[in-house]
Amino acid sequence: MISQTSRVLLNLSKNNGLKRVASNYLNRSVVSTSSKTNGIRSFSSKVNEIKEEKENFQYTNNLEVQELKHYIPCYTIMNQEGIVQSPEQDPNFSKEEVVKMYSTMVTLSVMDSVLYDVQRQGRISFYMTSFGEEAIHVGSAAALEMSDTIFAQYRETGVFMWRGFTIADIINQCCTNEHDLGKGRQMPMHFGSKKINLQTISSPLTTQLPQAVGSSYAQKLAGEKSCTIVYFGEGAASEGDFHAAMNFASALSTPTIFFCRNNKWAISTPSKEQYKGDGIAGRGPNGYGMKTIRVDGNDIWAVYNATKLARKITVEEQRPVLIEAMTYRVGHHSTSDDSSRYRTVEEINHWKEGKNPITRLRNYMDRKGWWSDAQEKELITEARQTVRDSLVVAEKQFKPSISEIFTDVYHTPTPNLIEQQQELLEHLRLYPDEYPLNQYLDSDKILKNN
Ligand SMILES: Cc1ncc(C[n+]2csc(CCOP(=O)(O)OP(=O)(O)O)c2C)c(N)n1
Ligand SMILES: [Mg+2]
Repeated sequence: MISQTSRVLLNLSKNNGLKRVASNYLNRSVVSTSSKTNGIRSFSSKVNEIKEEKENFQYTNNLEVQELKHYIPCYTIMNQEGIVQSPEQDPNFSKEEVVKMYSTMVTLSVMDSVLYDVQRQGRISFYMTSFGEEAIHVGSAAALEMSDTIFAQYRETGVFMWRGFTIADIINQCCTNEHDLGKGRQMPMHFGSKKINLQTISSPLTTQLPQAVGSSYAQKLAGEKSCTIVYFGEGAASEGDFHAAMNFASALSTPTIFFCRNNKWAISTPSKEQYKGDGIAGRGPNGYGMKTIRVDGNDIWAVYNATKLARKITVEEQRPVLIEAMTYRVGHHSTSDDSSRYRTVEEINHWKEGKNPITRLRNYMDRKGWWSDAQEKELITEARQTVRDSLVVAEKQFKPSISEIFTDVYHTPTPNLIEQQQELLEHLRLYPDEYPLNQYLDSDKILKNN
């Protein structure tokens, strides 16, 4: 309740000084009244100590409308010929390490080609390729620690591979068989794994951003020396959740790396129709007071250096960092999309041939004499074979047990869940021939016992 005295005082005061006194009095009335009612906090003794905070900006007599003047530059160090233009910035990985990075990128690309076709044959229901974004995946993943938590969107398969998620893990999930860690409850490409510290991907865009801020806030409160990285597309950055997450992270000073893959397309919407201003990076420094880096997403060393620095800042200074990696989605959005309907082959080839991140790293390795055509051929053949073999094995596995449909949400199943489970079992007992029950683990046993 606001007292009548303070209301009158506020209305009567004509000058600003008096208004401030009245408003302080008013606030005191509100606060002290509420402190009396809830009995938890008392602010009344602080009222007279309120000081005006110093502003960060200056006052000016010039009536000037502000416009965007400076675009954030894009950090790059290796050109398409594989030459590191400022050698002191080369992270100087050993031959073995570079070969491992390159092999992961090539394997990802080979797997994408095979599984895209496999979906076309109807053997899996859905797939999403990462063509053109391989340097972002491996460069950023290599700069992180395993204790860092990952929240992803869906086009980050190489990040998971780098952390030890195998081709078999990927295919088991796409086939939704009994070895799928998500127990067949998610559509393909929605991975999750405790082992690699990857929170399960969810379909609604941008939900992962506020969740990642919560995760990193928990890390901060626990005093951990690790961070949370959250990947998202420039299209996802148009959702309200992006802004809520950025503001929370900034205000709470959380150790979060916001990693935007700006691949120029959100399905059929080009980025130029998605936002105005200086892209996603432009929102960081002025919008949210957040340290920000724009990086060439097709240059693996630039991505590595940027992520490494972002990790150092976020862990040591306990504050968030925004990275915008500039790249291009070379493939269709997903197997449900046909990008030839909305963009030209010339545009795709400009990136696929002129700025290919895999070729760029291959050129780097060639300069050092670390790779040959024969090794390339062997790598591709081996990767293709592993994908095909894993698929053949995965397809033969059982689907997860039908009893799993009702588990993992509540520790003790609620009465309505138990009722629904009984209804399902009765239905299946009545119409067993209408369903491919023999494909599901332990169906016979479950139908007999319950
Ligand atoms: C809240 C919500 N709106 C719309 C969609 C449909 N949708 C799925 S992916 C996508 C495009 C996202 O583009 P971007 O974030 O740039 O990621 P990219 O696919 O380019 O990697 C859209 C609109 C969705 N999944 N969730
Ligand atoms: Mg995009």
